[in-house]
Amino acid sequence: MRQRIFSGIQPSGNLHLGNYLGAIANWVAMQDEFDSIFCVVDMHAITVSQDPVALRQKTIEIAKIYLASGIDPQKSALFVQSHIPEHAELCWILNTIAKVPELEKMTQFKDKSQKNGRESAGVGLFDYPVLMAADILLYNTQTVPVGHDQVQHIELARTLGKRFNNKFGETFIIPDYFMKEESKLIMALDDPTKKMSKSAKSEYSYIALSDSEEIIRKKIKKAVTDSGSEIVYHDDKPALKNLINIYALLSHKTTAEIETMYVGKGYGAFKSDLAEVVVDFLKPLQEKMASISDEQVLEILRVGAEKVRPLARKKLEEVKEKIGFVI
Ligand code: AQP
Repeated sequence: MRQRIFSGIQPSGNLHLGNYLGAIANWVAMQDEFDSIFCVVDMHAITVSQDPVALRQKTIEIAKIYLASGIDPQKSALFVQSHIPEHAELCWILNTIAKVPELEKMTQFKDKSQKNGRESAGVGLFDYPVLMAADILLYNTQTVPVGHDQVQHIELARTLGKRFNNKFGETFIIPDYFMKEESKLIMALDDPTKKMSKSAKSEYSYIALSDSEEIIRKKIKKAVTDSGSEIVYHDDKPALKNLINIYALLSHKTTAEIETMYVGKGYGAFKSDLAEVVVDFLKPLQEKMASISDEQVLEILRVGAEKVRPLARKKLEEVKEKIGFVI
């Protein structure tokens, strides 16, 4: 039996290189070896305000990005979270064993609720990690390929899975996370102390997968760098380290090779080559996306939901029986 992986992305903004390198690239690499389930997590997206028309478009666009990046619907199940209501049902049940202080500790809740003032933060935003635990536990997931920012949420999924098992008997597989050291956290172009994020205030903070050549060149030119002019990969130069990381991951060169290539050259030459590396990487992905119709995507998502529905139903029935619901 192949091990199962599950992961998802919110249709809440423009997907960026951090989402691609930290998550999608690993999914593509893992789908041959693992029984793979990938989701567009629209119920997570509505934990902050979304325009309904944009949400629908983004949901389809993100599925197109999965496909254009190489997720193969013959190998992997690809679906929309809200098409399987068992996610919400399991979330409700897990809410009854999750503790308020556990959720109050969550960094992402603290960050996101601070943005618009804690008093206006929704209960859904607070509960986001429990829904994520439900997503993962529902499918007997063994491994969750994610970026580093999601580790705390996976830890909660583990805690809730174990707590449920202890209280009601062995039910859930306790999942692990997977990430690659080099891509586990891609930092913002305008501030290397913050992660690249789609909800960032400035669009100069991230490179969207949909950015045009002109915008990519502009953004990389404006990216902050550190003092000095040498191209060296070092913790003392976090901005440059992040740019070299992106260069290495997209060009399949090592960071040492990149350092050697730019000995005696300054930031100008490095940044202009990096812009071309990003353009060359994104162009075929964008062309592929444009060649996929909305109808094709909707059909793939429908088939994907049909594939996972029996798994979700079975697990939820088991849970309901264990907690004493009349079935
Ligand atoms: N900067 C990043 N570096 C590496 N991985 C990242 N991921 C996100 N940012 C980086 C990974 O992408 C996946 C999708 O995440 P999500 O959309 O569900 O939510 P997120 O982690 O909150 O992503 P963003 O881009 O920062 O979105 P907003 O701004 O809406 O919160 C996850 O696997 C994540 O680790």
